[in-house]
Amino acid sequence: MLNRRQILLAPLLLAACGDRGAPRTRPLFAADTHPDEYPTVQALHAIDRLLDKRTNGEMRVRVYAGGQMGAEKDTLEITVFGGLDLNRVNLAPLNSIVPETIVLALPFMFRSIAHARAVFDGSPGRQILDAMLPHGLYGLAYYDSGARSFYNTKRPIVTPDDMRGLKIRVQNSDIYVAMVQALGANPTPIPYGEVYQALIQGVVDGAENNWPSYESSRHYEAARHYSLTRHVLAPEVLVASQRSWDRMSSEEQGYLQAAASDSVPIMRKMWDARVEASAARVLEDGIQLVEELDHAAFADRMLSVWDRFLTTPQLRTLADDIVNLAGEEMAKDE
Ligand code: GTR
Repeated sequence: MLNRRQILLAPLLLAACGDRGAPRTRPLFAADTHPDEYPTVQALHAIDRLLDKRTNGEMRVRVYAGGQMGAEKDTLEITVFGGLDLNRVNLAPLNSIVPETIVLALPFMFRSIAHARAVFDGSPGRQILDAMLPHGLYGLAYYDSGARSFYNTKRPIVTPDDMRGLKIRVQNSDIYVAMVQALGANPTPIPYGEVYQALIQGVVDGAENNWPSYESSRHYEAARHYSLTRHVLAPEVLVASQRSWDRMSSEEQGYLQAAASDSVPIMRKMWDARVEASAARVLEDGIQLVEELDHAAFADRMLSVWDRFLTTPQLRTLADDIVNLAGEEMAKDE
């Protein structure tokens, strides 16, 4: 028997077959785990509008939002296979596939949002997108994901010791497992779509995410203590299936890359507004916010994971380049 996802995917897989440069007969299929109004999904819609306008309707994007194609780890496999043309995921599920992506997920890597944006837009960012090619993915663009912080159902987290013994949901990535372990808590990898239930049922005591995800997923209804640890500023990423990319003419590739790049500033605007709106909404709902916490103590424990994950000279150089990135672009932004 085919399951629901296989049934959904069958037309995608059939439609995925085609020759390079042959006239496009269907839209590009794109997946995102978030609901339609979330800024990453809106960015995919923006790409569709740009392509529609610039190619007179010849290139379009059909967006499958809300995780309907499965968890990010699974949709990435489908993308490599060519069943999805485009996929917007967090960097975390790529950590085990493309080692270079780990560098952006290191705790306390970025000094500020402006520093992070300068890295995504600059040469370290491009280098990491290019590193995806041998793995069947063409990196098109980064989107903002703000800062991730811990939240839980039990108590206010002010010092790392407050984390001791808590069961914390993490994304499917060894570096997140290691970060939570470094704080003396117990990491449990669970797909995003299952975390709400896990919090409600007490399978986990907490998780970590940015304001918009904490709000949009309704995790705040169960986990009422949000502590602004801001430990990770890793971005979202938009990838194309290399198989789909190779089937496009160079003109089509140019249109797609331009639309993806042009969607980044559009998304950033929506993102900044959404961060504010989401924070305001959950605060109004009465969640307990811990703003004053000992960041140095958190960094002290979590920085131990850097050495464990920067395992090659190449990864170390990449990390150094990011730490040392200054430049005019960033100065303008600060
Ligand atoms: C969100 C991100 C999603 C997903 C989720 C998670 O911030 O936008 O792509 O990675 O976090 O925690 O699984």
